[in-house]
Amino acid sequence: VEKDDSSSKNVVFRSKLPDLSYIPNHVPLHAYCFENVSRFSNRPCLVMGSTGTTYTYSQTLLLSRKIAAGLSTLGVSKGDVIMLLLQNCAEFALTFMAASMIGAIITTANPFYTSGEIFKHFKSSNSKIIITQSQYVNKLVIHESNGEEEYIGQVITIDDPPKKCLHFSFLVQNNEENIPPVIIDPNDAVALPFSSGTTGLPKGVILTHKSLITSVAQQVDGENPNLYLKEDDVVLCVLPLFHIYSLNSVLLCSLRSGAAVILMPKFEIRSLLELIQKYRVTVAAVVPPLVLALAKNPMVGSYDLSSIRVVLSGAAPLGKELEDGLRSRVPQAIFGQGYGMTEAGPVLSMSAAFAKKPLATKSGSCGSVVRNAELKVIDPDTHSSLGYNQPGEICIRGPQIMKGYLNDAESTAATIDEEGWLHTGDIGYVDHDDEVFIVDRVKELIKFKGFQVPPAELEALLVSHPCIADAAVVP
Ligand code: 4UV
Repeated sequence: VEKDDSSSKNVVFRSKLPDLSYIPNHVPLHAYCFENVSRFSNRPCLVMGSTGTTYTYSQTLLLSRKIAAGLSTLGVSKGDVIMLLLQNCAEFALTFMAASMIGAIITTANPFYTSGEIFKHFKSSNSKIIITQSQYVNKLVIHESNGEEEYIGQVITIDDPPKKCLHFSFLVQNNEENIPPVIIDPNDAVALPFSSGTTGLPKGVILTHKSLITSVAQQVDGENPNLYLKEDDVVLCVLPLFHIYSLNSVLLCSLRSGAAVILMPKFEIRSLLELIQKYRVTVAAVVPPLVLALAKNPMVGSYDLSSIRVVLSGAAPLGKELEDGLRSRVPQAIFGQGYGMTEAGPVLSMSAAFAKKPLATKSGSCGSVVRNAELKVIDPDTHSSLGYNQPGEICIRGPQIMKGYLNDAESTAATIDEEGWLHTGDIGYVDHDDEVFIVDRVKELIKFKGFQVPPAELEALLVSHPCIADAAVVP
């Protein structure tokens, strides 16, 4: 803990691990992620769990470049937005890297969204094209004319394309030398996930090359990384990549570190256990409902989970009984939590038990604030900065936080104050060992299985019913 120079009234909490002396956040995201590829070019990078299809690091880089060239032949250029409406798959990761290469922006949507939700997201993100699976294409139809379907935009499918849709192979067949030259500023957007933040409807969260590089570096870079990932690690990717937790802490962190990513399109307990056993998964990023399944499902006892060395839980509060239950199932693993928020880039704190030189941590803690960032706790009413063990609203500051909400200066100003502090709407405290504990939430947000449920969205839906005059939704 230290006094903040700019306003001595702030009590600022810092990481227990030493800051990084250097973060290469002046380069584009793909350059950062692939920086060390030559060290592990023939190692597995993306593995489709269901089929075993594997792309090595050099293949992943090459395919990303081909897709980047393909996107530009379709007219996608710097600043354009591409929507991914996909379950976890290699194409997701490849397109994300490809977009970075041409300065384009990826916005991610949940394939379970209704047509109406997708339309809203597509419009407010100003997306140009959409990459999806044929099973979701019916949600993209605007209207039919002469028996022919009209879609919301250019649709590309990764499997057999319906009429008027392109197949993903159209992107892959391009010459990787044909990527147009582009100048990317560190403050250019690269990802546009949606989040309702502390209030209202979902908004586009502008994450720049600089924010995502900084966040990944805060986790996996340096001599004593907070999240120590190695080339021989096998990282489970069952959490959906359309959510920032998986996108950042699973995919991008693995790419940077040279670990293999085992992609699972959706959670199903038996195939999850089979994959862990088959691929000898070493690192599992999970959410509390998955911890529940691993702790309680009797099937777990019949599988060999001894390869797991790290279990990271995040995105929602985790009860102590569940944590203890999981520990008894994978006793050899280090268990800890991460605490993230889409707008925060996303990681605010992470267990230092995952570090290369691990530190002891307490049950229930969300770890300590990430390196090269500042965290403070404020009184929700007076906004005065609070010390150790005093619960208040958690605020975070650093180069990793979002640039702002897309086309919404008002919400941005309500979330990031003039001194650059991002207000999370979470109530928590920092104990004397610099560990962060979340105890409550003052924002409107409801979380279901780690997913956001913005009350404002449900309220709007309810009042659209002719018999409902007004509605208020609470957790
Ligand atoms: O915006 P969002 O849906 O974002 C997330 C991100 C979670 C991450 C990301 C990267 C990690 O490495 C990781 O471990 C977790 O969930 O929702 C943000 C809100 O979710 C609640 C809290 O209210 C946030 O403001 N939340 C997130 N993590 C935790 C949590 C946690 N560990 N404990 C309690 N609440």
